[in-house]
Amino acid sequence: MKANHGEFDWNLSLILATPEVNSAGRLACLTGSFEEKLDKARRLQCDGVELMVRHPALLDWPGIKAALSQYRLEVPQLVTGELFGEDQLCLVTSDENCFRRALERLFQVIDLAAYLGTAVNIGRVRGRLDLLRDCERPMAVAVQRIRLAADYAASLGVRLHLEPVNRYETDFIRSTQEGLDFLALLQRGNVGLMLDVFHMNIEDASIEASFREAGPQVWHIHLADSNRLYPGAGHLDFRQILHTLREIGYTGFLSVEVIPSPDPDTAAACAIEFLRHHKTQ
Ligand code: LER
Ligand code: MN
Repeated sequence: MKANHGEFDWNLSLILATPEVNSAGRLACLTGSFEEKLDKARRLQCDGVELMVRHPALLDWPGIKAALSQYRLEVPQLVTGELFGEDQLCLVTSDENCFRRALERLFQVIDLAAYLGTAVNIGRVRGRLDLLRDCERPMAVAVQRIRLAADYAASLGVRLHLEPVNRYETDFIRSTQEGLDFLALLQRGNVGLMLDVFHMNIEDASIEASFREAGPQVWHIHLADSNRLYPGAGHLDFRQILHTLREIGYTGFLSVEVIPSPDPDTAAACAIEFLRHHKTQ
């Protein structure tokens, strides 16, 4: 566990959008050019930034790597939700063209992750079972398609973080328990769970019991409050959440994924301030 700023046990990161993402307003923090955002993250004493990407071929890979090193920021994972959000690309669908393009784009994200030495989030980009028409075994199709991404990632030494996402955004792998069941079907050692307390608050009977149940299969965390605003702006019990994360021995990053309100800079500053000074025992 890294001894970082103050008494806080975990590394903190914020989600920043890379320049080719148009809809960054949805869940990314901080304003300005990419470098200005990194500078702001550093000034907030973040340990890392999670990069929200859409189309890696449009990005300056060496420039990004150099800027991350200049500002001494790690990257806990690349977020892929906007492949679906902006370009409607997803793996589980009957639309063959969409599936092929999604896989090709995801492979590019995995290439970028290998280049930066990080992991890739699989959230909404996985698609939906109800997009499979006349399919007798939709879950088998989902397993087979996510294995294609997992095996390509494994060939490059990249881990995938499978994210349960609430029922209003997808129709499979919604709760932590469904995530664990899916990992058991998938049988791929380079795929683990990433748990987002916003989704857990909607789907899981108990956030703390889910963390305990998932234990070492929790590879990454997204934090937001009950209303998806910055931690402290809603009614989740972060004292209990952080206590449980310590109890299960989670030592990875805590990444802030929030609606950037009242504005992207204030949301980031309030989140980091709240978490950094939160006593867990
Ligand atoms: C979407 O709701 C989300 O939580 C992202 O991390 C992944 O798409
Ligand atoms: Mn999330």
